[in-house]
Amino acid sequence: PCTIFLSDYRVPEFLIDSTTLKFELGETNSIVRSVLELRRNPESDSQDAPLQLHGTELELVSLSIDGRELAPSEWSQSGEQLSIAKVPAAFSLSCETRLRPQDNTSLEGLYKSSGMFCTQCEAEGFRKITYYLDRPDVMSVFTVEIVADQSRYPVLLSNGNLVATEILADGFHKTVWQDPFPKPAYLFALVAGKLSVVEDQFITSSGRGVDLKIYVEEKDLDKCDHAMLSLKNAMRWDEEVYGREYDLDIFNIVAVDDFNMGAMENKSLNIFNTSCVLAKPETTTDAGFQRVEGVVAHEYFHNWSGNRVTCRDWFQLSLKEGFTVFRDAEFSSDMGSPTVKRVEDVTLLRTAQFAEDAGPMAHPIRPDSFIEISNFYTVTVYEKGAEVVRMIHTLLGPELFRKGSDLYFERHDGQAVTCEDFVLAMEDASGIDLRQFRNWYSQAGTPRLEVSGSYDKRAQTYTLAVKQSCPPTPGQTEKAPFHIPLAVALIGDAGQLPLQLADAEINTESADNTELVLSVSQPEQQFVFNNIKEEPVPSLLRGFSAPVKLDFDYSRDQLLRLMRSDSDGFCRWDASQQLGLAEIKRAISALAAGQNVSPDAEYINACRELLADTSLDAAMVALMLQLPSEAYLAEIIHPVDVQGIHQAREALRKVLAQALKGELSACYSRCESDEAYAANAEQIARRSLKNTALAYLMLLEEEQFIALAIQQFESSANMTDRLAALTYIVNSESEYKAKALQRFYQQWQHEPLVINQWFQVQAMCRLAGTLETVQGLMSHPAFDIRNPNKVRALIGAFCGQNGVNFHREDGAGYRFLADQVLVLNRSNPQIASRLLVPLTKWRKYLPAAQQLMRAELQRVLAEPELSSDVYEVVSKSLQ
Ligand code: DPP
Ligand code: ZN
Repeated sequence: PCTIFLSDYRVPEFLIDSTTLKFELGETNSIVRSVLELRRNPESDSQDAPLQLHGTELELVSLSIDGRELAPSEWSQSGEQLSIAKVPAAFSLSCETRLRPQDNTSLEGLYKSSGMFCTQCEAEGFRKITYYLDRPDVMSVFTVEIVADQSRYPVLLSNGNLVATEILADGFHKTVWQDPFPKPAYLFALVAGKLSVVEDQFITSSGRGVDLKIYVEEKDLDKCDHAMLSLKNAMRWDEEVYGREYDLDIFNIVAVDDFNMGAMENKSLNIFNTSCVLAKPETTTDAGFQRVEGVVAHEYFHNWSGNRVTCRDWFQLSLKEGFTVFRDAEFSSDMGSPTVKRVEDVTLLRTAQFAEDAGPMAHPIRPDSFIEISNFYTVTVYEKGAEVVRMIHTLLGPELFRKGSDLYFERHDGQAVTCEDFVLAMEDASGIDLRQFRNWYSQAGTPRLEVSGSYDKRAQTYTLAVKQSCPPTPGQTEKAPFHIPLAVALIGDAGQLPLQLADAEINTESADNTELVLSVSQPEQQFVFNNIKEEPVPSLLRGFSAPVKLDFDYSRDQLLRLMRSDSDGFCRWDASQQLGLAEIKRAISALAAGQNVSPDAEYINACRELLADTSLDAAMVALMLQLPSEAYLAEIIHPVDVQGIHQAREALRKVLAQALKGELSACYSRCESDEAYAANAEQIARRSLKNTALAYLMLLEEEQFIALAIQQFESSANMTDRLAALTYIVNSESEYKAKALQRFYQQWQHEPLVINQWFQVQAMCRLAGTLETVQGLMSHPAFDIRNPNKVRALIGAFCGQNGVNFHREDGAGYRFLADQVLVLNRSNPQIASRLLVPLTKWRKYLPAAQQLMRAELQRVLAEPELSSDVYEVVSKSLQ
């Protein structure tokens, strides 16, 4: 496997003005005939270079130039390149390849899923369909003809407009599609199958009608309403917030069962993992509904941020992904509860992304090099990338940011561009200097801010001293300081104090005069506030204004004050987490010393107040009552003693449950409701609080609460409550457990997405013996290792989200994962390398665990035929 560097980028030597593809889809073979109108790129400095096309695992049938078939001596092949030495300045290249989509288990290129043909071309899957310039800066208009058996494949779809249909002899039929927008090959899509459709219409702001269609298997027709509503909301939102209108008369979504990712934004033919499009209350949890809304919007938003303006090369992936995640997060926030959405996103960032930034695969949001681009569809490129765009939004303010995005779309419509082009548009439109800000694109690692405050009573000033640093990451030992927007407020006895900086030169953006965004740019800096009449409590990093770790030595009382009254929802929640963290640390020490866990009385009181406060948003209460997760603790406490952390956290939860039993129970009753299910913020909040209360009560292992959970499991009509109850029952010692699992399976065995949840609940069970359960479930008839959703539900959930069992002291969890990675390495390398991630973090655990984990990585590395995907992850993690 070889490494590709951003610094080696060269413009393409050839361009493709038009692409015509003819597919003949068959049961044993499928034929692809392509005609490419090629010419030399006038901007390339090698005007006599050979034509080099990408192609992988293809059976080449014929190759001709301007109608003349090439002799084998006229072309050569090595690795993924087919090269033709002598070609004219402009010519037409015809090529025929033969594929076997039914045997394609990698789910890249053209493959079959539940009897349906479909494609996945991002990032480099198109080269598994035909020889091509498979790079995003080569954009072409496409005409696609599809021929297939009409009874097996009545629906034949591709990008753009349907321009012809024809009934052929022998039961075959044909459709022809034309996409007027030039696009890179990664946005090509084709679908052929027996599909039912849900239809709707959207009228754009300029009055054009767009036909919206969601194609699914017939049995899923009743699960499309939420996706359709989300799509229409997203279309309207993009018009209102970004001034972006949809540009074709059709927008199609197709749901497929076997899909490596969540969904794909192919021009006008989005292909979705069923898990990200199907939803109904009986089968889908609240989180599932929110995921559908978010992903539908995300893929739709790509029509502008990704398709109309695309990436020059794959190092720029965050250009489209970071921006689009930011856009979908703002959309979800507008559709639901902004604070809850923010807390959820920050939680993901602070666990998964911070861990990635601290591990062997750390990379900047714009990586400098990669072996396999599929490995870079990461939380860093996506979520940290979105945080970087959010920081630009914070530094510019909403109006200038909109000016910047307008300029970006206007300047680059129809082009393949870079992250630099995006930043430049923001800079040009706003006049704000983002030179230092660019370090966020080139440097990996999570910056740390050490902040201290001092009050000078005589001078009536409050000084915040800020020190920034960033730990070394692979290939980057020294880091230049970042430009960090630090949102702050100072809280006095009667609320937030008016802020007046002593140094008026300091560049700040102010929402009102009680909140400021400080521009931190030096390694050490001081900010002095004047006219501060009392010693305040600083509220820092409000709204999580930058993806950094912030240290401030708060006292318990200061944190309690923030938790009780900060007007910033994120800071309020974060204060509760810092208090929880302190209690867990004390519990760890107590248990290690053979003592009982006894939390601080004031902390318990604050939790009690929370439970009683009906004026607060129930979702916030739920979030604040949940202790920091074990995954987050593993980011904070080093070396990580998984068992010790788990035991301390569980012991603390149990003591809290005991102390707050009455309040929890009252809260549960208060949140019960027989209202018809709706996936709205208010109901979601109530269910979340109710189930948080039930989770605590179940820790007490009392008959009455077990009965309550069983009753909830048996009688609730929605999956959120039912699955929550099942989870708590499975994690308890209740004898009802086996029966509950069996009943659930019986009821839902024909719904694969529900059965995945059934696998996941069992895989995530904290009790001993879960590895054996998971191993048993691997041979359950409903399990299929070729289906990525099932792999994620069972193997992924066990290894990635069940710390205590994965990190079993005998190393059996590690061995299990390595075994599965080796199996998947052959069938689906993308999924294999993704699954491997928990092992790569070996350096942060206790020495005994480290050794066992490293041994498994070495065993994987010793495998003779490793895919480039797995090779990259395993070799880098051992370096
Ligand atoms: N471009 C796709 C997405 O992020 C890849 N799954 O939506
Ligand atoms: Zn995306």
